[in-house]
Amino acid sequence: MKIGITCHPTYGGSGIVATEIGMELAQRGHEIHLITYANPIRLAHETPGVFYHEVEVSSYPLFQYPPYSLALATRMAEVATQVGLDLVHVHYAIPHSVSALLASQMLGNRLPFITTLHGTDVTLVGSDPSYLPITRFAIENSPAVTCISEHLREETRRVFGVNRAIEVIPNFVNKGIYRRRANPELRSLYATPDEKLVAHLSNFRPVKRILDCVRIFARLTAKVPSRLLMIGDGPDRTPAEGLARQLGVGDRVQFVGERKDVASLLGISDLLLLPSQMESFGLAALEAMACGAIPITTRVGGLPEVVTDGLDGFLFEPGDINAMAQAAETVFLSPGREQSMRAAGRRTAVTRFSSDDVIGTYLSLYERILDIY
Ligand code: GMT
Repeated sequence: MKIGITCHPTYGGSGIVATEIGMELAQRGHEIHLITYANPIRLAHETPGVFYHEVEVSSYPLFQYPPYSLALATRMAEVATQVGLDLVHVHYAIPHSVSALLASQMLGNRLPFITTLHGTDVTLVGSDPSYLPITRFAIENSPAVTCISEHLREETRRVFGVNRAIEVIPNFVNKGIYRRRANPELRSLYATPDEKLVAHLSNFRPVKRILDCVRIFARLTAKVPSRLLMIGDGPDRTPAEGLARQLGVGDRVQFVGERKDVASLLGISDLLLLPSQMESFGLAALEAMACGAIPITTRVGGLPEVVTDGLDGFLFEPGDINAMAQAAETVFLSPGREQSMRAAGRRTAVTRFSSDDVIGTYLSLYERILDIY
């Protein structure tokens, strides 16, 4: 198949999932055409079968806000005609599903498209009155809509008041890439062999509560020799750096910025702190589990669909930093428990969220949509 994929190319779960779907499909012999304004962050260099089409947005003195959604719709229609796309799969409703709807109409409704909702496009941005009616319109008029968790499907129905068919297709990991790695050389950059390596991975937005990561870690490292690896970047980085210094753990917390080698970094980590206020899925938790790093996270959104409390990770109420620090300490002081939880996390990732299965589910959805068109 020739598949167009549109996503936000910045550091965020929806863009990562979209890029990973593209790379997985290309490996299975499909031709992938990424249509965005920049190369997505997770795109590996030289991925055969993946082509990139830049969306250029011309500015003009009259425009206070250049109309990206229109430039995107134009580019989608152009690429679809030039290469003969079978369908377009857009990730994150705003503005992508609206652009896809326009592109499809420009082509006489002969370009099927699928909208995958990821979370804040429903719970935060989508529910904003400036965007809600048009997002609802695009969701109602997408030939197929998918959500990455049951929780998000319920939220979509509640926020938009739609009762159309929405398929839940969860996020996934490639079990060959996301796995535990003995990489003493890489690990020695961040921790000594007798220290535990704790990671956090996100875009450091307020919803991720990264200051809680620092507070949890400060309590933990007072009891268990450890280091904190902060992977990503975003608005709360500076406050988190300041807090680490204030709590006297500045020299034990390393901010490594946005990284492409997430699988390698999680593969040497022992635990992941993800104390988010909200996660519709929590891709970072799943990637950590596949790598044998135990997720300590929150009982919100779709996270309970991914993590089973006490078996392959821990779930707490957002803000309960004492309980999260206590759980980390308890598991690190019980090597048997630590090992069994690591193994359980890997098992969950491989048996329930493997790319082998989930990509197959996307492909059968594509085929069903193409049959209707
Ligand atoms: O979490 C973010 O801020 C980024 C956001 C996005 O859309 O890029 O992530 C959402 O999609 C991810 C991939 O499906 C999910 O794993 C995240 O849980 C979800 N984030 C939220 O719901 C806050």
